Amino acid sequence: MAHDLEKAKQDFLAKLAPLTKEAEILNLKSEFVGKTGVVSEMLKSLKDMNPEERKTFGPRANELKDFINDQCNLQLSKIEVEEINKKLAEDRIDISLTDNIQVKTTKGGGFHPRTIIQQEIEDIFLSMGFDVLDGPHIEDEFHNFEALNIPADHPARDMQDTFWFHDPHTTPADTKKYLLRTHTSNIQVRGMLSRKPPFRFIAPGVVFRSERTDASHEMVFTQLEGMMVGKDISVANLIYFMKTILKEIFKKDVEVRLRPGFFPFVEPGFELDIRCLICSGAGCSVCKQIGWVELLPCGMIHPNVLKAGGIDPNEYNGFAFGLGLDRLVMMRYGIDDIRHLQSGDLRFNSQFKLF
Ligand code: FA5
Repeated sequence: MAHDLEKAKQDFLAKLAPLTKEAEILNLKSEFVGKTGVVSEMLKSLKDMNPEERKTFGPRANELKDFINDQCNLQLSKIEVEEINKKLAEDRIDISLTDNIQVKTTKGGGFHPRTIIQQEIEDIFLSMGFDVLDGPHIEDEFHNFEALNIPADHPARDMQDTFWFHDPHTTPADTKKYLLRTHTSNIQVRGMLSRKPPFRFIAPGVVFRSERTDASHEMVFTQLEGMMVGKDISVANLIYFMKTILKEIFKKDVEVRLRPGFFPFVEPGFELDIRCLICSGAGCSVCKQIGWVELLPCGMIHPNVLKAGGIDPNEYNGFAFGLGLDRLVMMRYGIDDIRHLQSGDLRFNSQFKLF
């Protein structure tokens, strides 16, 4: 009988080895330890054995029955684990794939063209050692005008139609008057007051003017201020930086002209115009038929402005500029109306770099 048990065991193991399916293993289990299985029948024959035989055969037959049960259960749980792993592998979402269903059904976002250009300009200036500063949109009269050499009765205030928070004529004289900043030059003042020369920084930001809108004018638009203060800085340094930035942005030589410009906070002051890239200089609504677009006013910082910023004009000098960012974006992408930039029209926005 011992021989029969060993033979049954070997038989079972040989049959189990190739099985990979749950149903096959359950059948095999039943074939050996089911009600009428090989081992179960052997156990039934115990009753016909003499006590001696029963004593040795009984435990060994039960041992084989447990062994078969354990082996089958082990194989069944292996199959279960394999199936779970297979399912997990099949259901895995590969986020590196661009053509899976999720990407197809989700519209990608993108950067506004102004953001693209602003980031490019920031990178260029950062590589030339400039810091990038920010400043408040709601500003007081001192930082927006007075410290920039534009006192209350100065006619230059009329150049920038201002949104006031209080009527400047009825607010008591000792009260600070607030406004929506008309240019990013307020950050010149804040930048000077918060650092010691030599320094160089740029300050991009939105500005506000109570103006009639047309193809090249908005009431809310963006400027990018720049300032460099140190010893013996000259107009040649100013022109070098302006030319470098335009060359980097347009990736080609663009035609520019420098003409005298008046801004109370610079002396001498210049207007840097760019040949209109919408009409190639022939004349259009963006350049007001003159073929040139006013883009980059600049100049050598006025000594009064340096003084207001806590800097000794006998020791230091410098240049400043205020780039019209929206107009630069228009020239770069050939946009023929500044109002597209703020329209929020997705047909317009989605033409630019998407994620
Ligand atoms: C200024 O605002 C001066 N603060 C710039 C400056 C800084 C000069 C430092 C010297 C030194 P201006 O008002 O010209 O200057 O505006 C600067 C640029 O902003 C213009 O050349 C133009 O490109 C742009 N700009 C002006 N008004 C508008 C407007 N309504 N809509 C769109 N862009 C405008």
